[in-house]
Amino acid sequence: MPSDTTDFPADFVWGAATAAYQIEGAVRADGRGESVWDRFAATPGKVRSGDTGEIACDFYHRYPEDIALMRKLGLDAFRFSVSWPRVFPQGRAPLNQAGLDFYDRLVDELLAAGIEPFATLFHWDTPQPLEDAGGWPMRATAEAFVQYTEAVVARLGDRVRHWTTHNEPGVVSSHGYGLGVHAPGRADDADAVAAAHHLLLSHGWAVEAIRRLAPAASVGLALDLAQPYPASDSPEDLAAAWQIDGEGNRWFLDPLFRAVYPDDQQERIALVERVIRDGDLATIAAPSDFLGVNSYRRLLVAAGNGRPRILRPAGRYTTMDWEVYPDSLHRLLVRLADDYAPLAIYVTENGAAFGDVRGHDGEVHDLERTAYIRDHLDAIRRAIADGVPVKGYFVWSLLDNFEWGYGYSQRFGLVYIDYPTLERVPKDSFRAYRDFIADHRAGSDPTTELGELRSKSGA
Ligand code: IFM
Repeated sequence: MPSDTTDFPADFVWGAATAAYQIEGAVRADGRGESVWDRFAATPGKVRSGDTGEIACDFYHRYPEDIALMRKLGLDAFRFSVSWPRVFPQGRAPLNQAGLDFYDRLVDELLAAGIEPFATLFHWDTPQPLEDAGGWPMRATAEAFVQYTEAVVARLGDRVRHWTTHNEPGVVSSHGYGLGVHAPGRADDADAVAAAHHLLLSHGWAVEAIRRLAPAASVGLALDLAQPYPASDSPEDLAAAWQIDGEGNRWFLDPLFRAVYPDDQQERIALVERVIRDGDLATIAAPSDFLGVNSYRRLLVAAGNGRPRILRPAGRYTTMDWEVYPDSLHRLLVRLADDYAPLAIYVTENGAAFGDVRGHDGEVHDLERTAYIRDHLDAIRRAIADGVPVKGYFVWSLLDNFEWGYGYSQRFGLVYIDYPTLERVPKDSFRAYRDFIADHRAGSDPTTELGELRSKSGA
């Protein structure tokens, strides 16, 4: 992955990301309860090929092997999520100690390997009993999330210093409640808007809880953000791009950073007024330490018949049919800094799915992913040079894994999973990322926080 590493700060955090339901498997182990994704995946026709997260990568049992791979990669940090139904099988008390014990062991092993745990509290696996009681459109789910946050932070907060409350509330609300293509499979605009509001509200409450229980911790949330590009300078295309920006980006960024919902989104404002209460926006805008940016592609937008249209220009695409357009990450990061001035940004997810296969030599030669990561790191390097406070980068994903409605058909990993045997096969992109990190580290300053961690562990 030959590229210029010189402009990354010495304490830049090099990471890889995952999520509980996508990798852990072991869905019935040690008292874990049912999540909406267990229910959704078991419903015929919801997930491609009938795939489920029942076994996934079996990370629950094989995590020591995966931590050994992280060490080989030279990671500073590993981003994982805690499974709420492992900790509270019913969504709220009683607590399942055995479920929490798993994360205790994971955190200890990561730290012993010199790898900083970046924990996400919610990456989409709502306990089914909470969904049965109304799910995220109900305020009670946000209240239950805070109890869960308190339990997890009380146990792990002495060792986990970086917390992400939610992963991509926009996708949970739009895909899970608005379109019905993700769990829990509901398709209702009012539910989607209410769910998004309660996710944001529970973020604000969780920030307060985390600060109370782990005052030194750094807290943020991760949004899925894509920079819309207008197809032309026509007023119609500009308005269409602004509309897409309002729905996907500003609907979340404005309340978090400005304590308002964007007033050009009148249809949604009418819906959110049904559930918002005095003080909610101030809670949501509780200052965070960082913004997590999950970004994969650009959106090219033109005016359509009543609705903006997302175009599919000629170019390079991943198997998700996402355009590969690294400059959009640069543009997005600069825009976030200009418009919202977050104290720090971590690129908490970026990566690409391609149709990886093992060659005759048994290896996976994923040139396209290697180029994708290299070019996006270059976009980040340029953003840093432009003054954007990007503090770290997490490849999505460490391992091939369960890609939600696509099942196992999409391979995002630096490590190939041979699903029948669960053998781990590091891809060429694994070695390229390893070398990129090592090149950067050669010039790093051992007096930084992470430099100290690494020298202690001998990594
Ligand atoms: O796999 C997902 C992840 O769970 C959330 N962000 C996008 C990834 C790729 O689709």
